[in-house]
Amino acid sequence: MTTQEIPVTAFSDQRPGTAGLRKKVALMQQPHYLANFVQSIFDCAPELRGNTLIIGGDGRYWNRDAITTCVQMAAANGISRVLIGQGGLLSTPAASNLIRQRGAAGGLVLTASHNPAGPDGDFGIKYNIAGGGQAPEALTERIFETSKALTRYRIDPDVQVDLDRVGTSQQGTLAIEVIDSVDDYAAQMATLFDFERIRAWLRQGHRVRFDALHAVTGPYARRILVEQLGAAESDIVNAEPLEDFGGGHPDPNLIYAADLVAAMNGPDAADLGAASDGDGDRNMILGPGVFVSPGDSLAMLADNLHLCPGYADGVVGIARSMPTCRAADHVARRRGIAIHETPTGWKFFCNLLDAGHITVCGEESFGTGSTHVREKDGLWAVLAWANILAASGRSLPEIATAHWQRCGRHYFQRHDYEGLPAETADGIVEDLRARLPTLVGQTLGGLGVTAADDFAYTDPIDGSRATGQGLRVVMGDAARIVLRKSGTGTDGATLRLYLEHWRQDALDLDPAAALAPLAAVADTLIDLRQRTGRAKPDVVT
Ligand code: VG1
Ligand code: CO
Repeated sequence: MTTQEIPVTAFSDQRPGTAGLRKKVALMQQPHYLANFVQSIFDCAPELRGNTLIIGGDGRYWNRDAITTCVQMAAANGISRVLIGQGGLLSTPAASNLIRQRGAAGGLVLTASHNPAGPDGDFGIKYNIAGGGQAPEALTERIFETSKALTRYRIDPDVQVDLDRVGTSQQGTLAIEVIDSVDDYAAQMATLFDFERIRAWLRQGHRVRFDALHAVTGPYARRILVEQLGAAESDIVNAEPLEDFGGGHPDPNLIYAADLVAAMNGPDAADLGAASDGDGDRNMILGPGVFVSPGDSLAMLADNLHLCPGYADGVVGIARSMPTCRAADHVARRRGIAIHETPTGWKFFCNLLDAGHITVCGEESFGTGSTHVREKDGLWAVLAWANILAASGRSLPEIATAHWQRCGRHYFQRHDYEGLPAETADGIVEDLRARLPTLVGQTLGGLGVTAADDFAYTDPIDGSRATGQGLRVVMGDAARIVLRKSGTGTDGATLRLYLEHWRQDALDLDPAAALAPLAAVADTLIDLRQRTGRAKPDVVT
């Protein structure tokens, strides 16, 4: 074993975004680029020395090579044990769970989530701290500062790892343990949900159709849904993880999971349809002929989660990211529990989860999760829905309709304008920001503006403050228009326009039609089409 100190000219562009560092593969593969970032993490996380580090990724192109580099650097940086998912695979929630269950000091999660993979696609890496949550902003900023000034990194090129063989090997001072990627995660799910009841429900002829989009959740879905719960193998589709995700876009939404949507709208629809993303933390939920928007799914789960054994004591509080529709707020009000509104990104939920202020949380971007880990969790949401359907004896459309009748329906859409020149995106945001103070009191599309601000958040636990988290124009409880710049893209800038309109009088509208008037208001207000030169958004979800 020979530790080498490799001199390096630091990189200036390694600032982590909403969830870690994401770059084009070619950029990540530049000599020393990944190592520069990993060394910066190790320098900022001295608690890793003499401790355990979890390593795994979503299986995308370059995953294995990157993991080998991470292991060789872990050896050279005094880490005493690494636990790696077999084949280099760990879903993001499974990695978070392992950090917690195995008492690790942290974890490296190699993923660019829903971004496309392959030599021309994206690669990403994020650091999760002890407790399983994503590194908080103060730490990611420290890592960024370190990465800009790094002069050397440490690596032991003699360390070798066979990612495919489960087992332990000792190399120098480092113990390398390759573990089954699914075991720990599946065991935890069995403690939260009533597997016996779900099995019985499936035996009665009910069906769950799951689309893994050729990403990391395939093996998890096979083990849990098919082997443990008895779902039909043929209902688990695209379950083979591929390095390029089959050339697709592993983002579970109405656009990129079109096959699942078609199946769920067809004559042979399953009782529950779901898909997950590249790294397994997102979920899309469908019933026969019904799409449950992520904001609605959060609200309905929060309202019914007590039917699952792991949550029998009920939900103590709910959190949602600011752009997420306010359906969960109704549930919280009715149940007399707290509702928290946080900036976009899962890291903002972690303190609330740690402090026991909330039980569930979610984002409009197809993310839902709970106290069980410190990441959003795609399969968790699928199992929660399956458990709720099995235990309630009601169908998904019945649950959704009952919710809307009780709380009204929050029609919601997100319009993405992708790959914009940074100046264009910034100019649009700046212009709206400047006009915010003049909007309050105005009537837009028949709705009075009650608040217009740039969202800022003070963490109630540690007092840390996050500013500039998205512009919102609020029309009371009725509607909201939100504009923010994405922090996960790798190609220019992406603007996200979020539209929410709450209706109590019309529960069965097509969301696009229901939101058309608000979209027209947003168009006049921000003039996105004119200013971006795009006739329409690139993606609507
Ligand atoms: C997007 C979503 C955000 C999510 C983040 C990471 O961020 O909007 O809600 O937490 O992706 O999800 P942004 O900054 O691009 O809007 V994942 O599944 O890509 O790790
Ligand atoms: Co993801």
